[in-house]
Amino acid sequence: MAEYRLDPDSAIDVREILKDLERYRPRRRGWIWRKPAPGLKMGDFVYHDASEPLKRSVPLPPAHHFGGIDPQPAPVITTEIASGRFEDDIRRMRMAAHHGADHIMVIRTAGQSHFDSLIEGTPQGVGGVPITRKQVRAQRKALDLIEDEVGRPINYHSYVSGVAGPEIAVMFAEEGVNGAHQDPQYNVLYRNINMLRSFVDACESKTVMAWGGMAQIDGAHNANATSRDAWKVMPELMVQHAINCQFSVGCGMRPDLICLSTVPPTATPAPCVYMDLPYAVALRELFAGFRMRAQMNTKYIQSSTREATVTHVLNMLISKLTSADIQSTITPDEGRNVPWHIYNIEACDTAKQTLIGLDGLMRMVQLREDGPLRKQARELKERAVLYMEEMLSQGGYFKAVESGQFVDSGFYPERNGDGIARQADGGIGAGTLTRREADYLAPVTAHYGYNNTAQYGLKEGRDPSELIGGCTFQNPDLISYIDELDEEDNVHRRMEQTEHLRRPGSSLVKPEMEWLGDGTVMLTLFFPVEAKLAQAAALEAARRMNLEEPEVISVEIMHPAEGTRIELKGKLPFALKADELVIPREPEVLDEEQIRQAIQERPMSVVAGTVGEDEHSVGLREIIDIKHGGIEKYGIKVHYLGTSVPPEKLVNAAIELGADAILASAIISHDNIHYKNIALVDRLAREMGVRDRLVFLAGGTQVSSEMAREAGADEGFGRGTKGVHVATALVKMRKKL
Ligand code: Z97
Repeated sequence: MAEYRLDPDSAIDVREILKDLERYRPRRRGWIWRKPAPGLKMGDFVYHDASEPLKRSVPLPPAHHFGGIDPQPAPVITTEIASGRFEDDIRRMRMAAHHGADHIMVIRTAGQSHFDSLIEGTPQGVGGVPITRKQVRAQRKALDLIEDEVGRPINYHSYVSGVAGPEIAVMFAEEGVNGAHQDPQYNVLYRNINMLRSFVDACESKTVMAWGGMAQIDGAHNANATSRDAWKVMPELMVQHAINCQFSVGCGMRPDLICLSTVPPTATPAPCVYMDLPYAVALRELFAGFRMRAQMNTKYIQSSTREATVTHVLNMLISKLTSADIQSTITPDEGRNVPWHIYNIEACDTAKQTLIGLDGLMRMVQLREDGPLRKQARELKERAVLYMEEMLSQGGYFKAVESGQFVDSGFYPERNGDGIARQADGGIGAGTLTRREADYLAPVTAHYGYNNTAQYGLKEGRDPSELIGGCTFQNPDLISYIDELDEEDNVHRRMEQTEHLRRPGSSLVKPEMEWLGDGTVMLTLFFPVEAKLAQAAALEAARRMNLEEPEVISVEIMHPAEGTRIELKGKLPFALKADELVIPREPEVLDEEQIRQAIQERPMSVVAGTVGEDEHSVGLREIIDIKHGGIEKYGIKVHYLGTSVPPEKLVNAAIELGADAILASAIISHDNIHYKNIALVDRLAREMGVRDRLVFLAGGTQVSSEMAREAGADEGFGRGTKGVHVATALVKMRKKL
C-alpha cells in the first residue's frame, strides 16, 4: 500500500493517520531549535533576527503587498492545543504549523497528574486530552507529515508531572516526544503529591528525558498564576527556577535544553513594562547558559481578545528587549473558552507579526546601564538570594515547604503567612518510597542512581539493558501497544458520528470552532443600552436567529448608558451542501508590477465620467484616484470629465484626446437607465467609427458583468471593484497598436 502523504490542496485525512499505528515508529528523538538566518533577504528587505524560511506557509494578511513573503522570527513559537479531542487537534496543528508554530504543546485532561499509571486508548478529555501512547503516536505521526510539508522540524510536547511522571517520561522517550514540563515543585505545591516521592520520581524522569534529548520546561510560572499578586512572587520565582535547574543538571540534563518558564508578572493597567523588564533582565543574568521559555501573562486575562492580544504584544516587547528561546503563545480566548482553532492561529500570527515587526530592534536601542532598570534588577536578585538563604537556614527545601514559605503573597522578605504548606509525610503517594535492596537491578537504559550492574556481570559504564539485549529504547518491538480499553469512549466512535462531514470526501460543510461538526459560531453585536439589558437582548436575538445554546462570552462597556458590545456563541444545527453553493467567479487580477511595467512600456490614457444624469462620483473616483489604489497608481493617464457627462461627450473626448479607453460610471439604475446609457455610448462609438479602437468599460453598484457586456461594453464592474481589477482589464483588452 502506498505511504500516506499530505496533499497541499486537501485536508489531512485523520483516518489515514490512525491506520497501522501499531507499527508506526517515530523518525527521530530530541528537541530541535530553529536555524538562525542572520542577514536573510526576503523581498525588498533584510532581516537581522530571522530564522530559515518555510517551504510552505500562510503569510500574514498584509504580505500580498510585499510579494507574499513570510519571514520567520528566531524563537521557537509554541501553540497550546487543547480541545479535548486529539483527532480534531491534529487538523489544528497543521493550520498552526502553517502560521509559524514549531512547538506543539498538548494540554492534558484535568486531573491526569493524579493518575498513578499510564492512560491507554483515546478517551475524550476535559480542558485537554488524556495523554496516552496511541494519542501521542498518532499526533507525532501527523506532525512527521506536517513538518515535511512546511519544511521545518516541529517539536511535540506535553507533561511529565504527576504521580506517573517516570512512566510518562519513558513513554515519551519511546514515542519521540521532543519536550516536556518537568518540575517536582509543581507536584508538591499545586497537585499535593508527596514531596519525597516527587523528587525521587523527578530523578528518574529527568534522566529519561535527557536520554531522549527532550527540552524541559519548569513549573515556576504556576506561582505567578496562583499567587494573589503575581508580581510579588518575583524573588521566589528565581528560587524555584534555581532549584529545578540545578537539580536537572544533577540528573544529567544539558543546560541548553533546560528552559525556564518565565512570564512577565504584571499586566496593564499596572505600569507593566517598568516592572517586568528589570525582572526579565535579572533572570537572564542569574541563569545565563539556560534557555528562556517566555510565556505571556495569563493571570489577568479577561474575556476581551483585544486586551489579551495587547498583553501578549507587550510581553513580546520584553522578550525582544532581553531574549526568548521559545516564545509561547496563549490563545487570546483563554479567558473565556477552551481555545478555538481560530485563536490558536491568531496567537501564532500575533507572535510572528510582533517579533518580525521588532526585527533588529537591539541593533538600534540599548538597555541603560544606569538608573531604575539596573537598580531594580539588582534588588530582585538580592531578594532572591535572601529567600534562598532563609530556605537553607530552615533546613532545606522540604522544611521550607512544610513551613509554608512558598507562594506566600508577600513581596519577600515581607511575609503574609498565606503560603502553600505541605508535609513531608503527606500528600498523594506518601509512604510509597522503598530503599533499593543491595542486589537491586533495573536492566533498562537511562536509569537514575544505584543499579548494581557489576553483580550481574556488566562492566562499569555499560548500559544496564545490555543484560537483556536492549530494552524498549533499543528495541521498540518490545513496547506493548494497547489500542483501546473503552468500547464507547474512543476516537473511532467519535469519528463515526462525524463521518458524513469528514474531509477529504465529504460534500457537506458545517462551521466549527473546536470539534468537527460542532456547529459553533460567534456573533458580535452592539446594543445602544446598558450591559445587562444588552446581554438579554443579544440572547433573544440569537434565539430568533435560530442559534442553539446561545451564550454570551464577552461583554464590554462602550459607555455605561450609551452602549455595550457583546460577543456571543451558539450552534448552527445544520450542514450545508457544498455543491449547492454558488461560488462567484474571481475577477482576474494581474500582478501590480506587471501592470506597471505594461503601462511603462506602452503608455495609456483614458477618459472617465459618470454618464447621463448621474451625479454619483465617489465610486469612480475610488477607481481612479491613487489614494485608495486607483488606476493612476499604475501610471495610467486619466482625463476625468466629471459627473452627468452626456454619452456623446465621452466618445468625442476619447477621440479628441486620443484615449485608449472610456470608463463610464452609472449608479442610477431606475428604469434600467444605466444599461441604456452603456448601450448609447457603444452605439455612438460605432457610428463614429472608433469602437474597435477603444476599450469601453462600465461600472456601478448595480452593474453586472454579463448585462454590461450585453449592453455593449467590453466589461462591466459591480460592487467591490478595485482599481487593480479595472487596470487589469485595460491592459488585457488594449486595442490600439
Ligand atoms: C504552560 N500555559 O505552557 P496536570 N506540569 C507543569 C505544568 O505547568 C502543568 C502541568 C504539569 C501553561 C500550561 C499549565 N501548566 C498549562 C510544570 C500545567 C499540567 O494539569 O497537573 O495534569 O499537568 O506552561
